Amino acid sequence: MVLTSVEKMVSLQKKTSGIRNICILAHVDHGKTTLADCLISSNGIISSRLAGKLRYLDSREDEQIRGITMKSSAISLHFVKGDQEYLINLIDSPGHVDFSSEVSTAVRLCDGCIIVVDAVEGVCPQTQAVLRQAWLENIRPVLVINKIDRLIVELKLTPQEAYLHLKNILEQINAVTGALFTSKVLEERAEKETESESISDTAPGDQVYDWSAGLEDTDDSHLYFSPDHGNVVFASAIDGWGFGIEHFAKLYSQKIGIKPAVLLKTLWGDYYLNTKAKKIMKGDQSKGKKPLFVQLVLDNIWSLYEAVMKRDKEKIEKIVTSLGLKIGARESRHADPKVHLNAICSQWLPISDAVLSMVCSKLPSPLDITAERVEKLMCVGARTFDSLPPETQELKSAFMKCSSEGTAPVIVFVSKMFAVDAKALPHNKPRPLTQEEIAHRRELAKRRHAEKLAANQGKELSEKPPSENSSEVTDNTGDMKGEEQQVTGGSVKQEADNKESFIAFARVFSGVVQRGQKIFVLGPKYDPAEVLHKVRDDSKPYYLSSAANDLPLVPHMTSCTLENLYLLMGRELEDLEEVPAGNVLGIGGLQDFVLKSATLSTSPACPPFTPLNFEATPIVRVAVEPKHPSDMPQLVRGMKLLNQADPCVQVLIQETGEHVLVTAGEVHLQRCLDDLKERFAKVQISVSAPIIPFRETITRPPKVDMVNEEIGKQQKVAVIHQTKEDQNKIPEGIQVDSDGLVTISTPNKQATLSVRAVPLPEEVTRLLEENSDLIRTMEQLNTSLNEDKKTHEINQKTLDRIREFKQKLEQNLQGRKWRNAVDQIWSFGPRKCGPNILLYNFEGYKRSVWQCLGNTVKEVSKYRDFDNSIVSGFQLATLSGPMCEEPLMGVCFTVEKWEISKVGEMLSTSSQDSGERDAIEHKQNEDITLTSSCTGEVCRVNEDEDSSQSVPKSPEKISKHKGEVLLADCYGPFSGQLIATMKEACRYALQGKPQRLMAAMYTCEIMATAEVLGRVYAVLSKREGRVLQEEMKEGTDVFIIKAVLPVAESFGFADEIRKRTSGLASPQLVFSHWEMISSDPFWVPTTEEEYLHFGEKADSENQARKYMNAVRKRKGLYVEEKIVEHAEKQRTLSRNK
Ligand SMILES: Nc1nc2c(ncn2[C@@H]2O[C@H](COP(=O)(O)OP(=O)(O)OP(=O)(O)O)[C@@H](O)[C@H]2O)c(=O)[nH]1
Ligand SMILES: [Mg+2]
Repeated sequence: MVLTSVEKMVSLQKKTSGIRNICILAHVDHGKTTLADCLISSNGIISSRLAGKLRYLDSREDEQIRGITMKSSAISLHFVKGDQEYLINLIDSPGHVDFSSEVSTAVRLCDGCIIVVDAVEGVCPQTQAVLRQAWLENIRPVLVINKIDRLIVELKLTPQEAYLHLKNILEQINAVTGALFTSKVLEERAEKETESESISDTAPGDQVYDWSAGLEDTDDSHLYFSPDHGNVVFASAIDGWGFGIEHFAKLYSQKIGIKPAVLLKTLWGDYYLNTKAKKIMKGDQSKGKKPLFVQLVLDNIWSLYEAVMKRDKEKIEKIVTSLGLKIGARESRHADPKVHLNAICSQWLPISDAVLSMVCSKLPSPLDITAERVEKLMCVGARTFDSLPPETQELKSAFMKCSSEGTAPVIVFVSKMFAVDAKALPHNKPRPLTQEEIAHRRELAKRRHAEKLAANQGKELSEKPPSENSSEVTDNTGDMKGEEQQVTGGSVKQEADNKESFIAFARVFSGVVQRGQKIFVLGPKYDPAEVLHKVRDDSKPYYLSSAANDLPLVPHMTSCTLENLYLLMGRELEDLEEVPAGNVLGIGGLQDFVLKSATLSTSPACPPFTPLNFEATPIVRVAVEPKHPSDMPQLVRGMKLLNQADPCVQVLIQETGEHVLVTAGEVHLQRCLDDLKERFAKVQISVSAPIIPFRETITRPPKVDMVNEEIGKQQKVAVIHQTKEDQNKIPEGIQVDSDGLVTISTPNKQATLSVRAVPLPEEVTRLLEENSDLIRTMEQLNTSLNEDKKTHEINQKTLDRIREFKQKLEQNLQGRKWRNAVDQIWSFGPRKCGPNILLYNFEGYKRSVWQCLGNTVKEVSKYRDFDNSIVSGFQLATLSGPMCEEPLMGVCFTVEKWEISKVGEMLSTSSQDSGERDAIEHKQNEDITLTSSCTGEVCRVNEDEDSSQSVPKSPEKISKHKGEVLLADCYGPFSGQLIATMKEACRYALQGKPQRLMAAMYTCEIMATAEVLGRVYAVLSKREGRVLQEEMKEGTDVFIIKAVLPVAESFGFADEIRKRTSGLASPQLVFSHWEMISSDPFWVPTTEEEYLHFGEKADSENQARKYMNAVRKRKGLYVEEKIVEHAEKQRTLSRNK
């Protein structure tokens, strides 16, 4: 029976100091949902006997079938500790990597988290990942070491061994926390240092800098997990028990007469009890003494398990009476000893008490939100808190106060939208009958029964008293009405059946939200400064609670009404009228305003919250289409809904016109497809094979051939295959030097470009990838500089990061080949932030991406107006390479020559729109042959500009040029020609070099026992996986294998491993990096040895070619394949006839 009514919850919501917003985080299968079950059963929502079996929060059917959680879901619990009452808003999260975005949505709404660790498996990759996520959100963790029963039953450890094992796990997890902490302190130190440096720029003398200094000053003891700090609970969720050491400290202080405080300090650690002296001594293992923890705690648990498992009735009886427990006869006689065990343990050491009291005493309430967290939430991207408008800065105090007063501005964050069946909404649900209604129904039933009897007897009794008759009639009509109501109710229900309702998963950070309230919806790109600017001018108060309509229109801001507010109770929702600050809630009616996440506020000064940190990169793509083409509209609608309902999925229409789903992994993909089929689109769909992403790159020419002979030494056999030559066939009009410099002119012959492609060093490519966000920021800064738009001042921190990035590039690009390269970077690509570089290496041009650092003067040259075309051409070339139209990676293109002839210059004038014409005009007077060595000219151009601007131009001149322009127009606008030419030049330059494909790689960590190790390796090698590391987990017989695996070979990998090892090993795949496939996709045997070794076709070996052709086929590109495989043989046969 549910013990706490909704009214009670509502009253608890108002006491902010008693609220705890927490989530449960862990690696997959470490027992989060089982633990949640135990906590829920303490509130009577599910029976304690079902706790752990039901997995109540796994409400989806596929979650139950697969046994993993796929979404985060919340439930509110009531807990009483002493005379304090608490409201615990608990969020269970998934542990599978594919759903790590759901973890991000959960941690944002919480102030604390319970980290669960499996006592056997210890710290796993996702444990580290969730610790990092909690850390990034500044939320405080407590630890539950779960599944201790496995140490007893499965590993059969002795209590002493178990103690060492647990100690080891604690050390591991503290090491992870320590690493996070150290990196943060060092970062802060460095920041402070640069700040003070910029203040006192010329500090005399050499400063000796001690990097570790910051670490000693900062107290970090509260960060670590230690049983004596009270932030660790040892538990077995499945058996329903758990304890913190204070429980035993209290218990034994009476028994042995030692102060509880002393016991608390010594119960964990190398202390032993000197029974004679009744003293606790510090001792080491060598003395053969049992640590207190083993003697007083573990021994007891072990002996209980032993007694129950061996069904030692006497001993059980003794233990049960000594603990003062009452065990029902049904449990004690149950065939499964586990049931008996559960009954004893859950009474003796109830896990929910242990965990919830730790949560209430160790985790902060919403009132304790730290200033650091608030600032982090309020500052999007590279902005600092100080650069926000003053009205916005004032809101910080609202966050800190977390006040529920009417005057406090309402601030709400929506972290995700989730879909529920409209049926499940409280107002559509059949409501339980009240006592009166039940009485009424009973009465009706009685009468009906009586009527039946009367009817049977009616044959005998022909007459009836008239009064009874009339009452019957009225009754009947009453019944009819009831039926009618039911019918209408039914049709409403049917309508509701077909509709998905979206509920926002949200938290109130300040103020009270009310049903029907009007509120602003602020998108992630919203800038409060814009509104404040306008409002300030109008001299209206900036804080507008109800007059939402009066505000000027600004981008990324809308207003809406909060239609429904819900209390989230796992599978159920309860209607609420209002929700005060500090609570987690569901909001209905936002689906038209919020896509995935948003900030809601009554104050336009509120900044949008920083976006969620998503750990997983969506990488698995499939194309979907309806089985019946006419279902297309439903599918498109369904995909839109799916996009809204999942924080991580991407839904897009590719250039090819395919509808594509991008998901984080196979399990995620399966879930998305199920959702699409059964909930959102409700049509049959067919799904393509996964679209595997590749990258194209180039490499240095090889020194040896495929049979390891040095190239050039052998004689080439007669060329059997023409493929290679065909591939590189170069059309007329393009010059290619022996060293790979490609020279090409625009169709109208007015401009000529020379481009060279070289591979970038690996570290540089990596650096570019890691810093793609920074590059994007740089790009934005440069654009605003070019447009002379003064947006927000450039943040010092960002500038420092850009400088550091530049420095790192310089370090990695050294040698003669790369001289000055970094300063000459013109653009990055594709999409202006990708891992390829465009350099300019001709004189007379100076505009690099480092403009925002302020060290390049804005200059004007004849090239200026077309540099965009060149950059665009480069962007296009890097977006799709020549091998199979996949993006490029790790390639550097250098423009070594760029000539524009006189006519070209003039053309430029006409192709630009009139606004730009003035700036270009001066060039017409110039005589131009531009190759390297025109630096002098640039200066002249500058001078010229001034004079030409002051002299009015004659109208005839312009019209004359126009005439000329018309002549050349058949080739299209000049800028367009340049783009196409640049793209072509890049492509040919690329083809001049040995090209390679790059494959996306997963890393995976597989845990396997020794007996299945061989089979794991077999599967790995079959799928071209590479083992990086293999180690044995201490104290167990489990091996941890770290391996990398190409994404292309990964489909079905997890399933295959699971099958081959009978479910003993289950890997999780995480996208890690791109790796070059060493074989040349265009390779054909050319020497005699190669020919002998690989045969004529030589395609069995060439994995790269297989991949390339598969992609080309998918994209509908030409694939060179022999359709008739053995034509010669057939011909010979026919001749013989
Ligand atoms: N032996 C033992 N098994 C446990 C314990 N707690 C949970 N399990 C089992 O571990 C498995 C996974 O439990 P879940 O609660 O679903 O794990 P989870 O962390 O929620 O998993 P995901 O949500 O998929 O990440 C289930 O089969 C549980 O029965 C425990 O204390 N002891
Ligand atoms: Mg779970």
